[in-house]
Amino acid sequence: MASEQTYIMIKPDGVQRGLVAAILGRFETRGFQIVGMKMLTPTKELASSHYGEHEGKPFFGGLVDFLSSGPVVGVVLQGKGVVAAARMMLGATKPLESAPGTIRGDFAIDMGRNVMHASDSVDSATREIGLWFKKEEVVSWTSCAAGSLLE
Ligand code: YYY
Ligand code: MG
Repeated sequence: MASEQTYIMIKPDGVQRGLVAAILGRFETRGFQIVGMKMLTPTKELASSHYGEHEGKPFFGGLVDFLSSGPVVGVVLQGKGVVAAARMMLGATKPLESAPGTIRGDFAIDMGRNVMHASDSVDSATREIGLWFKKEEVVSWTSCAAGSLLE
């Protein structure tokens, strides 16, 4: 499995609850590398575009309003198998169905306040990284731990 990049985002509820470090720490300690990071309050346009696949669904308006209601922290993560791994670490969309040990299983109760996003496929990751980051905002760097992490 080759090195990949994915897009994860602490949503406004996670930022307000002071969970940024706790969430990002899980990915860093596992060995995934942060190669892009920014805090911003998304416009409605950006939020709609991010969740474009859900346009027309009954929850779409509320979802866009919520995502654009306050600051989020968007991160590009890199590593072997990181797209699927980040989804596993995130847990199920409904936090009450998320296993303990997952981020949503440990930090959330409600689907509308499920603290974090992670791209659901390599194609979604490519699209979302391009939506949230300019090319030059994704940094290419070699971790000094790389040789201790992977065979
Ligand atoms: O990728 P993930 O966040 O796990 O779920 P999606 O099915 O992509 O939905 C995006 C987002 O929309 C979800 O995190 C909560 C919200 N949502 C909702 O409020 N009500 C639903 N029935 C489905 C999703
Ligand atoms: Mg999704």
